[in-house]
Amino acid sequence: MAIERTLAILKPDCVRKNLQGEVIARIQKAGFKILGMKQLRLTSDTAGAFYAVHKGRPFYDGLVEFMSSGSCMPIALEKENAVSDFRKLIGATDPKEAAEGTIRKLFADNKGENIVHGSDSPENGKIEVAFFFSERELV
Ligand code: 3AN
Repeated sequence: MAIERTLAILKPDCVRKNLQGEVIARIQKAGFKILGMKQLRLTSDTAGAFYAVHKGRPFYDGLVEFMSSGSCMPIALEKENAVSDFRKLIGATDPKEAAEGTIRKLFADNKGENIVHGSDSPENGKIEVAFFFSERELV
């Protein structure tokens, strides 16, 4: 299996609930290497650009509003098979459908406020890591 990069974002609900440490510990225990991590507040323009693929979907405006509602923490991760393994670790988008023991099952309230983002393909992993981090910031 190939070494991949994936982008995690601890979303504003994760930060508001003070769950950053809990979630990061689970990510580390699952064997992911943290290449870069930062805290910032997205503007609605930047959140809109990040989620541009969802533009036009009924949940888009709410998603942009939520993602710009407070601090979030983008984290660049690396591991063999990182994209698929990270999605397994976080669970389904809707926490009601997420498997037992997954981060979303444990901590998320609903499909919109679901604690954490994970890239959906190795190609998007690279693109999304580069959205938040310059190569110099990845160590
Ligand atoms: P995932 O983050 O599991 O890859 P996507 O890429 O389908 O899910 O959706 C991106 C984000 O949009 C999700 N993390 C979630 O916060 C939000 N979202 C997706 N579908 C819905 C929905 N039906 N209602 C509200 N928010 C949604």
